[in-house]
Amino acid sequence: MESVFKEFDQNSKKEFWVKPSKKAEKDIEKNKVFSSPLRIPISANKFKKREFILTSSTIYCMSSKGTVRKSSKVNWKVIEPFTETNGKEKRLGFRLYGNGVHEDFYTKDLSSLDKWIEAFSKVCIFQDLDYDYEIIKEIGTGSTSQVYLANDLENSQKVAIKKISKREHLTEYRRIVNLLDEIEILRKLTHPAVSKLHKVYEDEEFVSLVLDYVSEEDCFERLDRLDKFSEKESARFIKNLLLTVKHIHSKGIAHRDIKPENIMMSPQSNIDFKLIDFGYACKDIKKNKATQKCGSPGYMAPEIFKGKPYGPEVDVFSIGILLYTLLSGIAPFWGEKSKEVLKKNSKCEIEYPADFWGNISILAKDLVMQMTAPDPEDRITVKEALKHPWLQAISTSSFTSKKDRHGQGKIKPVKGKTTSFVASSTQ
Ligand code: PIT
Repeated sequence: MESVFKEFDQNSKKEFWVKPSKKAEKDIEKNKVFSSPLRIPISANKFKKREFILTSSTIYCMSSKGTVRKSSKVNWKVIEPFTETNGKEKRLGFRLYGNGVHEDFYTKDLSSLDKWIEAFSKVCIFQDLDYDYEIIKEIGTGSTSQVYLANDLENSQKVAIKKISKREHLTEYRRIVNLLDEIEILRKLTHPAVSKLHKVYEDEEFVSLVLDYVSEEDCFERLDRLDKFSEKESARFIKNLLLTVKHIHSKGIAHRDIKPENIMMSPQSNIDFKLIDFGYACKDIKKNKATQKCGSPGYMAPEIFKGKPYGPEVDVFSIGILLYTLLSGIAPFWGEKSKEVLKKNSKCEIEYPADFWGNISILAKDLVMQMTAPDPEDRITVKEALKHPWLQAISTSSFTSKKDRHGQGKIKPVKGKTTSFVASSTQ
């Protein structure tokens, strides 16, 4: 199949280089990723050396005076590193192409090529995944993807690779736009507790996202295995999650599907993790509120059901539900079928049965109640939550021991993993 990114490569004139727009200088000032000299061919065996600047969307060719000569939008273009020999010398470089046009760039040496490739990994699309990574095994399946554990052949680091079949899941325009949004969102996020997007690859069959790998155990499985998180661990975990979401919201992004299944736990601790699956995340949510019904039954803020515009506060609600489950070991909106769960979720009547909440501190319960307030206007904000006395108390360690809290019969948080859904309307 041809490239799903082709239509999004904004090269209107079918020429690689265009006159720089008036915004060029501002773009360079704000979004510069890398700059260094490169050689471009002017005729057979003749090259010109120029300074090039790469931003998060564009490559600029500079004049010797330091002004912008020409530019080319490169996000969603394909990059292909190459070596060539003309009998006498070996040349290194890379080709950028998309929409039927291409340009070759030659680097001084391997070190310079590596730096350019590293810089382009945040901007372009790569080919030949198998050349760079060795797939070890499948570690997960989503509704539209498979996730694999793989080995980075250059540095032997483990990565998670999410593969999306183009034929099965990327034939509709809307689906491609969603994937492009997910990539754009992941590229904007730079937080240690967000699974980093290293590179994007495309071949005949798949689009593959190369992501940070933490472990194979998500927070759902961790809870299932350990039965309990102590109050202190819950507080530390939630504080880390709130700080992560603060970063995400500061970029105008809402995750919209926070739940234990989307949090990959560190093998060493119950408080370090990486948040994954930005497939439902929404960008520019502060400027334009969202209306699309999406999320996972049991974790959705009630305003999402009402069809009214909603904001990033929906993530606070989901974290509140997660905290409820960490502390009590039970799910507040429980039902055998997802329809039942959805019904309870949209009604949003939360009970705190004494059997499960009797040993939990009043402060912890207070934070859960404030985070799960049904009206977003009444809900505690991320900033306020971080200042809540229960979280403030972590450093002074004033928690009561919660040993054997779940001793009375092992209660699982929910019986099966929760499937995310999205309404078919646009957001
Ligand atoms: C795993 C294990 C792991 C990381 C991941 C999956 C990452 C998945 C991911 C999926 C997305 C996304 C970001 C990250 O947007 O350690 O099974 O859809």
